[in-house]
Amino acid sequence: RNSPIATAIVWGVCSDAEFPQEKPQFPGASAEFVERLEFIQPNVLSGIPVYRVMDRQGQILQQSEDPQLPKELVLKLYKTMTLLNTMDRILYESQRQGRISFYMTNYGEEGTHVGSAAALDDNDLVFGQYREAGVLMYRGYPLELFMAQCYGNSRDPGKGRQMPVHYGCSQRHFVTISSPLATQIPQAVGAAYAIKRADANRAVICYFGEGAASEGDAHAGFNFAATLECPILFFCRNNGYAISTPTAEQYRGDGIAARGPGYGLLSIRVDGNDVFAVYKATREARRRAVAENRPVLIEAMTYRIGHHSTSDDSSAYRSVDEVDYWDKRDHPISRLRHFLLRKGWWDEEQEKGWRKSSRKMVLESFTAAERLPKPSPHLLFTDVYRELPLHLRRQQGALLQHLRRYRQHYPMELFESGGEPPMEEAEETQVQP
Ligand SMILES: Cc1ncc(C[n+]2csc(CCOP(=O)(O)OP(=O)(O)O)c2C)c(N)n1
Ligand SMILES: [Mg+2]
Repeated sequence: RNSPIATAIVWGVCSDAEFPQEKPQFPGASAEFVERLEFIQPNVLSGIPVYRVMDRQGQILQQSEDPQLPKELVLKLYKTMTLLNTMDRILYESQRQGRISFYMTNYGEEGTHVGSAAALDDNDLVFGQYREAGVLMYRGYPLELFMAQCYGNSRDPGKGRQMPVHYGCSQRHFVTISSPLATQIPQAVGAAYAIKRADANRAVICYFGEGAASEGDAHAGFNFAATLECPILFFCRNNGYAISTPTAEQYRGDGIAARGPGYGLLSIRVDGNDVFAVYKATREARRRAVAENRPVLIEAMTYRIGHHSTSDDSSAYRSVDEVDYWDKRDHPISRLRHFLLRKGWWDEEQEKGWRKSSRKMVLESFTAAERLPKPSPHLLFTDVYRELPLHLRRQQGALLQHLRRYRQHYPMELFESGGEPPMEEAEETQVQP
């Protein structure tokens, strides 16, 4: 008599007394009934404010919001932001000169990288998109390895198998970049779920652009993180463009932060060009993510000053004046410099000295990277399987034979050991194709 079928047969016979408060009983939402036909306006969540700590002149607006970071730490933020900017200039130029195949600059977004990186614990796990080199730099990744990756030389931990800017470093808990957009989002959530199960007192941070937030993977990631209550920070860099598509053509809601409540995520929008605002928001988000096992969405508003990549010419879709505004008047580096100058922690002399010495450091590592040989082509096949399967051993052998037979057509002298496999492996590759 109590089965659903029995209930269905007697529909309509319940008395009002059984539902005294007239509350909806649907399991999918907790809400009230209304008797007026009304659609929810999409702008219900419109104009989410932008949290900031400093104004554009580097002045702290509310003393209570000052993170009061020690001088050494603020100088580290500044030096990382400026070093990143210098590295970008040199590597961008080197691509223009045909010395590396590709590059993506971080111009204008330095505050989002460094402010968030400084707010994390050293062993928090980072999933990046591709425009977050400053996070890795803040964690102490040496210039030499940035260069080695971009040059794909014998010191590149990825052994020259990836395009430039696809950095990765397990010791620094920075998962290797892969450029299919948003694939890192569900992966990061899975990692955060594992961390939660291990009760590891760690957080995951997952960076992505506002463009990537339109991918289905972003939805899957947000929803899994919310329902599984994972300690993850979704850090969206809203830099105004997804290559040539401006935000006005990407979405009709109020940016990415407005989506947070829809997934049940704690959400905030910050001024990404204010390194202290980014620091404060990320620090508090990290604390809550770990203490309460809850995902947090941070939308950092910024601007991509550079072209999307060296394959792009942004003058085709935006004005020089627009770029100039951000470059000259609303830049995260000059804002922090204003702060430092006001504090008396930095002066023109130090600025000049640092510009010179940091440029020298970058140029030295760049020259050294260029001199090193390329990894052996033999390595193209390794590191996926513990034991190389037969079909790959055959291909490896065929490549080796080909290179030996036609070596006059290839710049073999540029490769490690002239392109030959290491001695102990030479025999293994003698499988007949
Ligand atoms: C799945 C997928 N689709 C398309 C691309 C090509 N693509 C590379 S970057 C990019 C724009 C991404 O914009 P956004 O997420 O805002 O990051 P930003 O470059 O602005 O930092 C596109 C469409 C890709 N890499 N992967
Ligand atoms: Mg973007």
